[in-house]
Amino acid sequence: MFESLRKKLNTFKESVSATESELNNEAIEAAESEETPSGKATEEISCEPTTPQIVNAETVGLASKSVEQPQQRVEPSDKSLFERKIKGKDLEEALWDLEIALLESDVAVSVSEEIVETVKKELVGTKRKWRQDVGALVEQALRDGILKVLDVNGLDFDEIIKNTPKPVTIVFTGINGTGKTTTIAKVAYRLKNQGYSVVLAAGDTYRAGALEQIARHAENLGVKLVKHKQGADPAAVIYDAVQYARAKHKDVVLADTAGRIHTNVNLMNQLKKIERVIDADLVVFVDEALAGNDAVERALQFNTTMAIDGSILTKVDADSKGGTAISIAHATNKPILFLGVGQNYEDIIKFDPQWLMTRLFDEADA
Ligand SMILES: Nc1nc2c(ncn2[C@@H]2O[C@H](COP(=O)(O)OP(=O)(O)OP(=O)(O)O)[C@@H](O)[C@H]2O)c(=O)[nH]1
Ligand SMILES: [Mg+2]
Repeated sequence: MFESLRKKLNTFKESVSATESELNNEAIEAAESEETPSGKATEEISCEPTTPQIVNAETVGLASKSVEQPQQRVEPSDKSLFERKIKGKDLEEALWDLEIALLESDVAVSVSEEIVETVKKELVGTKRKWRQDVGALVEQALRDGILKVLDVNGLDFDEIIKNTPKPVTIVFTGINGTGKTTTIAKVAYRLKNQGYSVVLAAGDTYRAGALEQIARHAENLGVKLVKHKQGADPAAVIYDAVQYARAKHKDVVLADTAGRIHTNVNLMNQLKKIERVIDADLVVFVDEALAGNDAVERALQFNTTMAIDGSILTKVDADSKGGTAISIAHATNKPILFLGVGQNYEDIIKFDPQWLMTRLFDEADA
């Protein structure tokens, strides 16, 4: 999961660290060298002592140069007083490579640009002390850049379930085969384990075999399924499921819908009807992490027909790129609620930006 993106971010970190170390060493060497024309050192190194009282023209080599005192060699103990600013021009190439790396990892163009901009802003002008680990500065800038694009006015799925009058109705939408029905079963499993009663609505009355598939999940999970026959109006099925849940005091209705592409006008109108008839508490868009920018585009297209409240990305277990998870929340301005990470009922993770940070920066092999 996310290996490719993790490697690319690490490459950026290492590249900036290497460049900065080299430049720093060059600057210090230049300062140490008596042949160096005075002025070069003061241009490269801003000598900003951390303990001003011990720094004066007589005790610190570089400081003495800047005030045109007789030059002295910089001793190691003196170096620890020096700082060098990270400059924009030194980062240009690495930032360009970072942008390309993000695009290659399926991060959307506007999102890549925003991340790079944050990283640049955070790094340029930062004072790097002698021997300070630039890698840590770069990593923090990357974390901040990514967290910033993930920061959409978050709704917490568990809080919504807890605080919304029952039954809470959730409709799942998306194109064919992305994992809607499997995700519904996983969410039902999770809710059941939390003590909620769940009703499934067999709103995919379109695809052959869809009814049997969701019926199997309902049986496995021991939850009620409300269904009509194939070809029935899905809005009517979901409506009946909500009525049933009301009558039986069930907590949550999870409504399946048929997979559809946004250009299928009839099926998209069907979604509009579901929205009109049901007034769901949550509309969740489900797509595959593997789909990259296509998933982001589709989320935006579905959003114009039936406003989505959040997304679920499936098949994250098979996606090494990771960019979809970074892009989709920012592009739709709606949070990612869950990630699907396998085919079993328990293979669902509540999305948390910090979880992603751990995968990208802290784990050797997640
Ligand atoms: N590896 C992996 N496979 C998944 C995940 N979620 C779903 N799948 C698989 O994806 C396939 C399609 O899943 P469905 O739940 O039928 O997808 P759907 O969106 O309901 O499909 P339609 O009803 O045809 O639109 C199945 O083989 C699932 O087991 C996941 O998180 N990881
Ligand atoms: Mg389905």
